[in-house]
Amino acid sequence: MIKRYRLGNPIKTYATVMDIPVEKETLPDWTIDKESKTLKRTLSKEAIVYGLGETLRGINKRGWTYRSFCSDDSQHMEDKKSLYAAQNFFIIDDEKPVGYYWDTPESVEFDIGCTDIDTFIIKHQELDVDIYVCIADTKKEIVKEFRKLIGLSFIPPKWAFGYGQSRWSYFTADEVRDLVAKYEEHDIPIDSVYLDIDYMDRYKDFTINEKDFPNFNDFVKEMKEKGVHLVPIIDAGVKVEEGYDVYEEGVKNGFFCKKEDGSNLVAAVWPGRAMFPDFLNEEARKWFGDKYKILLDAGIEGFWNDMNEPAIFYTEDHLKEVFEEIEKYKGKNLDIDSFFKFKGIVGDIDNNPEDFKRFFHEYEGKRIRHDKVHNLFGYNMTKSAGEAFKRLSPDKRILMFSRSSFIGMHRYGGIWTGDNKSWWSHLLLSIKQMPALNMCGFLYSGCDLGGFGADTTEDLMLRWLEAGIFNPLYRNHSAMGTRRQELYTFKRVEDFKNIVDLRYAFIPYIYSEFMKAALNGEMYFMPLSFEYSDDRSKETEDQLLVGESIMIAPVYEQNATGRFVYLPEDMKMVRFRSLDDYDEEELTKGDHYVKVGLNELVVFIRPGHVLPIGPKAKNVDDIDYSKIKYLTYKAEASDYELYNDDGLTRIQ
Ligand code: MIG
Repeated sequence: MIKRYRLGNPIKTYATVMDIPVEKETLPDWTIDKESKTLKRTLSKEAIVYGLGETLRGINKRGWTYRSFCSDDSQHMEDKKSLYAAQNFFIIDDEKPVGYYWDTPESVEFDIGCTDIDTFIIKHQELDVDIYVCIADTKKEIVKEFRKLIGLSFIPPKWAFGYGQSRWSYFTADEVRDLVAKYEEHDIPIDSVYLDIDYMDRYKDFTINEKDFPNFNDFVKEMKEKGVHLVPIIDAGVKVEEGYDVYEEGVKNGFFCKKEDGSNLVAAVWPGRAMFPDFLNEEARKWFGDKYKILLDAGIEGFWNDMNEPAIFYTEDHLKEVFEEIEKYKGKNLDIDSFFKFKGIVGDIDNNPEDFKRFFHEYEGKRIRHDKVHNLFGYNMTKSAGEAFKRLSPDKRILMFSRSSFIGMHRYGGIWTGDNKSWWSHLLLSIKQMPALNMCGFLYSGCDLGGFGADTTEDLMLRWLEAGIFNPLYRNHSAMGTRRQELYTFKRVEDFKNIVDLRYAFIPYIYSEFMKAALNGEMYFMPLSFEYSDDRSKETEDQLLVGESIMIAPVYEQNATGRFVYLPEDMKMVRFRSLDDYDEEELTKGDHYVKVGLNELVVFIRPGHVLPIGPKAKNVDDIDYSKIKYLTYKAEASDYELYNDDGLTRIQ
């Protein structure tokens, strides 16, 4: 059951797809203080809070403040409050569990026992919100109710479950050819190569750098013949340049975000001076979405949308002010105060919150200042693409995932978790993030395997490929200037090959469980406590349930040769050294120290369940379903219902 309560006069977000009447009574269980724009609710000592999608810290969100404000911040440190997303759904699991969806584009602070250890405080800027309360007996059912409210999750083509190789950047077509040849040579399966901003002509969306990627259409075809899909990036900012059609059409039709005086906002991002399409304006959204046709016509079948918080290096107006300010310091001695001010003038120039107050959107027939609807920007960029794909490719699925997100966007694309680092702590974080993303409808998601920023190491890369082996999005991506992460660059290539072979062997299960979760509005990754009610399960933050059959317990510490694993019931452990070399062992409920070598992968099969295992494959298309084996624990192979389809035909 879902009830809707309203405070103030919220701006429509289209996050939900069901029309639920607003209750007349006030929201139960919370005290509302209109003056300070806060809501409060006591948490018992035992209460656990789950959800909030892409955020930092644990599966249990207690003990920190999370701020819903889509932010381009590549330093994902423990003290940060915001990442790239605003996904305001959470479950408070106290005496009985209750789900809440806080539907508002406002920047909201969820202070979950941070200021006061026993109190959940929600702080608004405006207090305009639709609050949906989801009531059911279990957490699983609450999530299901919520997912009915927000509609079906995006379903990518099946090839998008294969291994993806990415790097900022592959600068030429030959570099891509070379890398694909290396994967072939080492017999490591691969389905996609990602093109970062340098495939474009000077960072102009929907253009190709012809010098380094000559005859692009032929190149796309050539790669596809090798079974590899090229997946180009699209950025939110459109380069200001006379003669560039996207820029000129946008200006002519008034599709860019405008300042108070009606002129177009000029900001700087990768292409230098750039303008932002007003994705909140329906017509502009349609216009921008149709641009993807250029690349679809070139044979492209998938995209990633970046910089759509939006990220701003600086705005032209702010830059001018900065120079004026600096001028004032000229010739003067800097004392302690003025020194830090001086330093901040330039240091705070990018993603400056004041810049979000300099431009406006045409939304629902009204002119709205950006900061009021900031969290809807990336969502609507991806909606623009998703709606266009339905028009331009009505039968065939197109891969799409975005950096910034808001609930509602899950119907149009998945997400990746942005610029993590090659840190062991971020490997662990990536495990903890998955269930919360799934709760919020973001099923097709994953992190940059191996870590984006900073130098990776051979052992971290291997452990990350193992820990993420069930992540729907399985992409190795890294930043410019960091150590190369292509798998053949490491010494023990054979170990990497074995792990990626296993990934492909699990794809029949991954796809089957992903599709069931997508079609039934369920979770694919779950915390143990969604299935088991013992105290230990409630506290387990480094193990997950994946689909109906298995539990994973990845190793996430450097130089560890094993780890403690908690089994909430008897399970069968399968230890893979490679696809053809594995053994099975029955373990009893309780704690076990499990040895896991760097080149090994362990999974735990739940009683009464089955894990299908496919044969060796070159890519997703090559998986021979007639050769599937079934690993079972206290079950028959036939107890498992394997979902499959052509992996291409559009479903939603
Ligand atoms: O400011 O396109 O998160 O994945 O490689 C950096 C370059 C812009 C940020 C993305 C990252 C991508 C990078 N982009």
